Amino acid sequence: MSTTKEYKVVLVGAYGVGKSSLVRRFVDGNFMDGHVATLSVEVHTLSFNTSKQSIKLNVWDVAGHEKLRSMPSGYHINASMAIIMYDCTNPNQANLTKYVEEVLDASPNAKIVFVSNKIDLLGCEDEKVVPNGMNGPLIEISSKSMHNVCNLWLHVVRCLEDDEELTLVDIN
Ligand SMILES: Nc1nc2c(ncn2[C@@H]2O[C@H](COP(=O)(O)OP(=O)(O)OP(=O)(O)O)[C@@H](O)[C@H]2O)c(=O)[nH]1
Ligand SMILES: [Mg+2]
Repeated sequence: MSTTKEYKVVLVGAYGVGKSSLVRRFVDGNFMDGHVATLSVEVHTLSFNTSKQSIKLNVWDVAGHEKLRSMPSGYHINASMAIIMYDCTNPNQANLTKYVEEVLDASPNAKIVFVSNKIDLLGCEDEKVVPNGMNGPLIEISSKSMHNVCNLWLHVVRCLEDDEELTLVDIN
């Protein structure tokens, strides 16, 4: 009988970069144009069927606005992985080094992926700026158009399982 593995994944980044939009796309398939700031943290369980086994990601969608965080460093404890998101139209809105340090201080073995969201808003001629503190794999996505969103989850699950051959089954 196949087992289910569970991992904690923290989703961090500045105010309004699109963290909750990414999770909402998975949870109910919807995209909202308006911004409702997350208060403190919202935890959602995302389930994946993979070629190996079922995997549950407990995704901690952390408020981007520091004043809305109730336990600034506590969110990252026991994280297996961090998704550090920025807005490609405003790449230097936040120094990503701060997020990397916060995550690794609490969970030194956490894996990290950087995500550039809102890629639908960049024109072909627009320059892509690499934000300060980005020193790892980058995936460009749009939670609005769904560009690369499935590839992001595939990357996360492969990274956590340390298996580049793993595939996702039935992902929408
Ligand atoms: N064009 C475009 N807009 C997006 C995309 N993703 C999110 N947005 C918009 O960006 C705004 C903020 O999205 P949220 O998902 O609430 O951002 P957040 O990072 O969760 O914000 P906080 O909870 O305040 O930290 C909303 O108006 C969304 O509609 C995207 O891929 N493309
Ligand atoms: Mg949010």
